[in-house]
Amino acid sequence: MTIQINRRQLMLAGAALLVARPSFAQSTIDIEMLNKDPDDKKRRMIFKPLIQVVQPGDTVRFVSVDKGHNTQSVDGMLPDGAEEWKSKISKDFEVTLTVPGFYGYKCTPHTAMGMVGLIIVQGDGMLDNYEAAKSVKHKSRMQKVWDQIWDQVDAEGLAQA
Ligand SMILES: [Cu+2]
Repeated sequence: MTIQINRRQLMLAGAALLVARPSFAQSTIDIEMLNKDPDDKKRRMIFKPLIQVVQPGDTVRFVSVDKGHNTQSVDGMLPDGAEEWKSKISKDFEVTLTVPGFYGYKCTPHTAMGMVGLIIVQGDGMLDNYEAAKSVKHKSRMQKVWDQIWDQVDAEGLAQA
């Protein structure tokens, strides 16, 4: 006995695969907004992790673990075509990132304390805004943290396409 699969059935199977794929690939990644790093009590007012690598289409969820924080994209530290964001203080916030590149962000009330972070969306063109983002100048404590972030990006080879 032979099982016959006709062209229509093949096409339906193919279509099902195409539809299913994005939900496999896309995920939601948490970044915590904290008063203190549970792993290093000396680190205060932080985003954890400091550097997060994601894939295009992933959603980043900023979780308001401790109150009093928010997340706001930093001027000059977004890829071309990416949208700016600014969340409400003490609220969880989600942003879906589709454009590959380097995204700098900060906590508005704690910018001066160096509460900043970096998201890297991998994919074609991810390096297009690397130099531009890196060369943005920051004030005082914030610049120190950005220097650490870029050093870590280079040390871990995260700025390689
Ligand atoms: Cu904050």
